[in-house]
Amino acid sequence: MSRYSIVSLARNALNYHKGWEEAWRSPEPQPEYDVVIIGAGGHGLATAYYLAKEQGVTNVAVLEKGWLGGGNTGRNTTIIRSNYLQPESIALYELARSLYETLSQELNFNIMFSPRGLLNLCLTEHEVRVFRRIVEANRIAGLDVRFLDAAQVKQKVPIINNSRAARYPLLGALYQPRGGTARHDAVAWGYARAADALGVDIIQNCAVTGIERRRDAVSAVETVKGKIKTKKVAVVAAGHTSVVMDMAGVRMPIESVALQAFVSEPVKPMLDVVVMAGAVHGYVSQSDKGELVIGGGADAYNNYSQRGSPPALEHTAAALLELFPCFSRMRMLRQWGGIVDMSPDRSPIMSETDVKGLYVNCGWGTGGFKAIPGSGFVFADTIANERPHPIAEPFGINRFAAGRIVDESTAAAVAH
Ligand code: FAD
Ligand code: PYC
Repeated sequence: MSRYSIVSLARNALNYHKGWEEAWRSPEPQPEYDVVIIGAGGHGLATAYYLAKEQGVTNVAVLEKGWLGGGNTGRNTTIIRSNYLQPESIALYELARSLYETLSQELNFNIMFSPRGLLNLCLTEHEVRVFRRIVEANRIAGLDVRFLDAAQVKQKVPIINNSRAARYPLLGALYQPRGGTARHDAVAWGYARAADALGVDIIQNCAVTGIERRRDAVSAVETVKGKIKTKKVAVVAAGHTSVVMDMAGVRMPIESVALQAFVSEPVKPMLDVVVMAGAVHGYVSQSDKGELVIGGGADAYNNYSQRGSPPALEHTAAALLELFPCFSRMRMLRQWGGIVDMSPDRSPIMSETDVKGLYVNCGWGTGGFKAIPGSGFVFADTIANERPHPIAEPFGINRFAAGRIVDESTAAAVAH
């Protein structure tokens, strides 16, 4: 940190941050906007940014019932990868992953992208077959994704238990060298600041309570800060999607459940790749601060809880202890949950709807952080041009009725 930054920090601390430049404005809502986005998570904010930057649509409001980034975007475990199975998904997630590579420069905000490499462990013969198939699908699409045997995995992760006597012996792993992590809050803050600078109004503490329709088209949204007229509404509300879409009379094929995570006390560097182990429901990476960031499978029942629960902690810790016996005396610091939006095929919905001017972006379930830049880019294009972007097209809401599902229940890689 430079001397100037230290002096500036001290001055701001001593005068209670008076005069500290705001990263974004806190505007009151205007009576009307060209586009209203409901939800200031990563996907809503990225959509607003690309609407303004790429599509020239700047008369946009993002309405957030709490604080921006306070939903799943600020609660996830920040894993980024594009190693999905279906070609449609690979195109979408790889667009997002490649945009992450230069997102700090794009937004002029350090999002701490760390392509440290990612392993999806194979602990059963079935997983070996599935992940070999995914490796081939990824390689056909031109991705750098490889299959490693158990010895190669042990070389990358010296602390892993590769005993043949383990309940689930290590058999190998899918490896994506440019997978990794990024700072989740920074992604939200970076998009928010950049969208604000382009003229987008981000209005926090502004819950949407109703969506007004005139015949078959949207005409306004009702909020706790009053009515706002608009001809285009984009619902980007993750676990609250069904509730918000119900305001417009649209039923969604979405189930809401909590996904939980927790972090340990900080320790010296011991793990420099992301490790996921679907068979036992656990995954782990080490943050720059030294904390182990740990998560498991989604709750087994529908709920809207953002808290952690002891059984989830116990189940996940037990799973990971077999793989990493050296974690056994580690103390855990925090646990929390986020409300994720599960679609039937575990793929997202980025779509127009039967209501003119009503768009929806949801269904990211346990895995939407990695998709934020790509989703925002193609969804903004879809809204501005009133037809699906080619990458968004397979993820339309009508795919369920048409039987064109994009099944990613395995490559979603987190147990549901
Ligand atoms: P959110 O960030 O939840 O934003 C939606 C916003 O809508 C919220 O801020 C909410 O307050 C707002 N809202 C809702 N209703 C209203 C209303 N009526 N009016 C106004 N605003 C409203 N994904 C990965 O890719 N990698 C991971 O490692 C990963 N780990 C995860 C770990 C956990 C514990 C959790 C919970 C999720 C994880 N995910 C991960 C999934 C990822 O976090 C989500 O898919 C992603 O953040 C969704 O972003 P979003 O913008 O759609 O939703
Ligand atoms: O989608 O890769 C993922 C993920 C990891 C942890 C939670 N989701």
